This record gives sequence, structure tokens and C-alpha cells, in this order.
Amino acid sequence: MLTIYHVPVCPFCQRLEIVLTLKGLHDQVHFDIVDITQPRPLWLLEKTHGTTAMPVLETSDGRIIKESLVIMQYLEDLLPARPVRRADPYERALENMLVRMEGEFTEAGFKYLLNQDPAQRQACHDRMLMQFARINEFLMTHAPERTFLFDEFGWAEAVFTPLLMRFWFLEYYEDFVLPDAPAYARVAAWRAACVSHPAVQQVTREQIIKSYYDASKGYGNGKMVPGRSVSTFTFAPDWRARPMPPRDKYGHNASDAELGLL
Ligand SMILES: N[C@@H](CCC(=O)N[C@@H](CS)C(=O)NCC(=O)O)C(=O)O
Repeated sequence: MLTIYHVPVCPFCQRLEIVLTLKGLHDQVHFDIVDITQPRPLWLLEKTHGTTAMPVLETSDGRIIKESLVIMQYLEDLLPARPVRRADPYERALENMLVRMEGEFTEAGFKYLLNQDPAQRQACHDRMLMQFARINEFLMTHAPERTFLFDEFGWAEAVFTPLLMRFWFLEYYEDFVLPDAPAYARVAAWRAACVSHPAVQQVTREQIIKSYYDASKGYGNGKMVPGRSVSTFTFAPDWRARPMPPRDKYGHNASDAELGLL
């Protein structure tokens, strides 16, 4: 039995859930939930040599694998039934080329959310748009007539969809929308198909928006906003019981009470 230590709302952890769901093997892996608003337990830090980022995979004989893209590939290699990756070398290279864009895409989206300087807003916005335009161009070159990169939701989609979903927080907190223009039409169609796929329904828009409120105030990864006592990444109270947070991230800091955290 494999164990994955994970944070339910973390996009990198969701990648693994998606791969396992596509393989029909989600039930065969034990998911151990980690609360990143609390210090990591000592037994977990011992396993990870003091590093704290999730996800972490532990094999049945206690070996540790880190980094979501590496764990995804391990699951694909270990559980070859219902492969998610393309078998053809050129098609696999195309998957890899698209996946290589995920780092800058992720960074642009999170920097935009975390930014607290109104003077940087336009630059963050333009940078995010440029990232979408790059993906649009890639898909127009290699898959102009399809919805996904290939016929079905596959490897590259499993990598990107958790981020496409997280970036709903940019719509909410930054009014970021993709322009209705040819430079974004292909990526907009891809995004719509990705986020509505049955294999990616582990998290909801509401859960993401409520959980990432503190990150919209500049405090990511479960860090505490000064003056508050509970992080919006907490499990209790459950996100479902909390109101939608204020949308103006450049405005006042909402209190624990206003966020329904008490
Ligand atoms: N590059 C890593 C990123 C993992 C990551 O940043 N995880 C976040 C949760 S979204 C985390 O665990 N943050 C808490 C920490 O780093 O202590 C991966 O792809 O696995």
C-alpha cells in the first residue's frame, strides 16, 4: 500500500489524485491529510529530512518520493494499467514540452495572488495573460482541432488543471478574466474542458476561494496574517460553513469572525 501525505486544497497534491482517478486506482492509495497551518509532526519531518512541502509519497517499504511531477511519473511507472501518458515518443515529447511551461505559469498565478502592491497589479496581470497566450500558441500549433492536447484528457491536462482551477482565485480577488480574443480562444476552450472533467472534481471553486483568502493578503502556505488567530487553510471550521471572503484584497484585513473562522 502506498501512502501520500497531502493537503486537500493543494494543486500539486491534486495532480496525484487526478492521475489515480484516471487510472481508477484512487482507492488503492492511502491519503494521509496534513494540516499545513500547524507545525509538521516530528515523525513526518524525519521522513522528509526536515523539508515541509507536500505532497510526499511513501512506498510500502518506507521509501520517500517528493515533487508532484516526479510522483506522478512514479505512479505511472508503478501502475501501468490504463496509462495516462502517450506511448508514442513524439507525442510524449509534446506532453513534456507543454509540461515544461507549468513552472512559469504557476509562478505567475501565485505571485499575482500574493502581490500586495497596487502599482504592480498591471504587471502581474500582463504576465499572467502572457502565460495563457503561450499555452494558446502551443495548443494552436500542436492541437488546433482538438479539445485536449490529444484525444482525451491526459498527462499535460493532469499537470495543469489543478492550477487552472486554483486561478479561479484570480477571477475573484483580482477580477482577472481571459479576454474574448483569438490569442486566448484555444486556451480558454482547453481550460473549460479541463476544469469540468469528471476526474478533477476533488475540489470546488468555493473551497479554493475561501482557502486562499490569506494568500490573497500576501500570506501563503498556511502562514498566519498578523492580527488573526486562525488560517483560512484550516480544516475547522470547515470551508462549507464559512461565508465568501471580501473580494477587495487591497482593502481591509478581514477578521477571524468575518471569515467565519471562530
Ligand atoms: N514543487 C512542489 C511544490 C509543492 C508545494 O509547494 N506544496 C505546498 C502546498 S500547495 C506546501 O506543502 N506548502 C507548505 C510548505 O512548503 O511547507 C511539488 O510540485 O510537489
